[in-house]
Amino acid sequence: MKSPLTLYIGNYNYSSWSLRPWLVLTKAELPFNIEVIDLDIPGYKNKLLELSDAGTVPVLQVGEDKIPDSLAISEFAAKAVPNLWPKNAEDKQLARQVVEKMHTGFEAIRREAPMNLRRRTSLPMPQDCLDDAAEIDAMWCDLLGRHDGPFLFNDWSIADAFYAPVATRFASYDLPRSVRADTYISEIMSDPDFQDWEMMAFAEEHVLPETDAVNR
Ligand SMILES: N[C@@H](CCC(=O)N[C@@H](CS)C(=O)NCC(=O)O)C(=O)O
Repeated sequence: MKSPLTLYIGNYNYSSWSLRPWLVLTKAELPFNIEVIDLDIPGYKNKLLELSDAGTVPVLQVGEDKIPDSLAISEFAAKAVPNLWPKNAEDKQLARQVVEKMHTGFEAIRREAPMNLRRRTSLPMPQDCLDDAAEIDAMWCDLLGRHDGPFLFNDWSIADAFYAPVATRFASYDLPRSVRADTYISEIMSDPDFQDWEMMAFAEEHVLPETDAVNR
């Protein structure tokens, strides 16, 4: 039977906001259909605006309803599968805080090191991007140090989904990191679900010239 859930996403290689709820729904084992919308080609914005007023992906269609926004989709999944957030109340609150921080902040690393899974470069990065990377590294080390790992709150949670695209940015742009952060990045990038997504990115032919042209 066709699932009533359809996740509209951008391109696998570039769409960091799409990767997050895709991981969440996949970990939740909620069956869903996928529709990819190629970004930055003529007419793509109209397609996005037909889906949501924000004109962005991801959007989750649930029957007749649509949920735009990666965090709202993740919260929808967590209603069905509560252990997508840490069980312990204090951890859960902290996990929400760090997810919110990613959802609204870290603008420099998002701007200067856009997710590009096929990219590997070691060119110098701007200082504000390095500052974001250092802050994220310290935050990961703090969270990992409070638990036994391998994930930010021990078991995999929505917090790991929100930082997975950041882990790939460290790898793509060779951002400086601590040994502990490097181990976490390897954990995220060797996760079988992440690797399924990455395989789709490697197989994808659609190119965003502006992102590929980021010259660092
Ligand atoms: N806050 C939104 C951000 C979504 C977003 O910016 N998505 C990008 C793709 S990764 C997008 O759709 N951009 C529209 C465009 O390029 O015109 C979320 O969390 O879902």
